[in-house]
Amino acid sequence: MVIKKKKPWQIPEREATPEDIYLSRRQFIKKAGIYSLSAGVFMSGANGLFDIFKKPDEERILRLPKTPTSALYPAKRNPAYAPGRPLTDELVAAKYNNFYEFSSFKSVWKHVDRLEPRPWQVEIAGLVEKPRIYDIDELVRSMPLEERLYRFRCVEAWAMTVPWTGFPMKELIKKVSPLSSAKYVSLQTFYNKDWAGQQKIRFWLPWPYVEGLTMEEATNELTFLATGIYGHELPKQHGAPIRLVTPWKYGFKSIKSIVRIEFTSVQPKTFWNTLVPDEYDFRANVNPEVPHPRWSQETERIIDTDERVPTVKYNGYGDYVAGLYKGLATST
Ligand SMILES: Nc1nc2c(c(=O)[nH]1)N[C@H]1C(S)=C(S)[C@@H](COP(=O)(O)O)O[C@H]1N2
Ligand SMILES: [Mo]
Repeated sequence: MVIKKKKPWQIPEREATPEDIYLSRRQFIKKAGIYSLSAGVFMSGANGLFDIFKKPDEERILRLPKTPTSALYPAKRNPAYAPGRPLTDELVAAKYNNFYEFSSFKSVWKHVDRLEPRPWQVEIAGLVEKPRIYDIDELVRSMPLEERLYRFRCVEAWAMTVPWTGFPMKELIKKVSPLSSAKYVSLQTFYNKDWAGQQKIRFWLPWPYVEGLTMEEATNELTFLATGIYGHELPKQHGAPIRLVTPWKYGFKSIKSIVRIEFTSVQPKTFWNTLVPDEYDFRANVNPEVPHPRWSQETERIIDTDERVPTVKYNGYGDYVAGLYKGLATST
């Protein structure tokens, strides 16, 4: 019997991150067509390399922020949107994340200690009648918190099903009265090099992480601003203290740790679309018929069981969202 021993520099397959290939400076420069004499090779995710020698510490994985609004969890579950799949194990979901500000490996939870989810403000700006700055706890208290079970599908072809706590984005939009000239919503993550090592090391990337939606998408009943998961507040690696969830789109649209929401007349320039426009389009609806340039989208892997299942168009949420895209010529 041949026993294949893993070399310490071999990253386990589950840790590898297909999405991040263009985060290396060389690739970015090539892709962006920028000429540079000093296109050195970047030590891709060296922190992740050493992770494999460490023992996971389960208490640390789920360490939760204690906040003035912790008592609001768990919120009442909304029985609509039954996901038709079992919930993913909480620890599996908490140890398998994408959050490139901290790491390009899935063990993000080991690198988020310095993120401070309090005090936290969310600025509402741009084409609205009532621009304002919310303190996060004031925002959470003023919104109808509920729990929703949603399927979640990353463009890397892994999937999970999780209980989010939060409120529909359209409830917030109603409060700030957008002008009729507002056609898009741009959402922005924090930019803090003291918290997020990758914002410092990979300084050439188009930080802060930005995502965007059309107004019709942002006001769709599914579009959710999550402040909690599994009946408590979001652990840092899931995007504390507030993140977007658009379950019919690939996961990269679901931007974490939001500090700014701006209403605009032009399509926002987003992080991934700026980096690799032909791989991460603005719309990014889940669609098994449109392969990613580097891998198929026909099936997806459930992260806690490793089961492979067929991908469903709009991640199965077509009844709610297909109407948004009627008659539009697009790949996704
Ligand atoms: N700010 C920020 N938001 C982000 C990301 C990121 O790197 N930075 N990654 C996205 C991607 S690619 C995915 S798949 C989801 C993962 O969410 P989860 O880790 O809570 O499962 O977060 C999205 N939101
Ligand atoms: Mo993703």
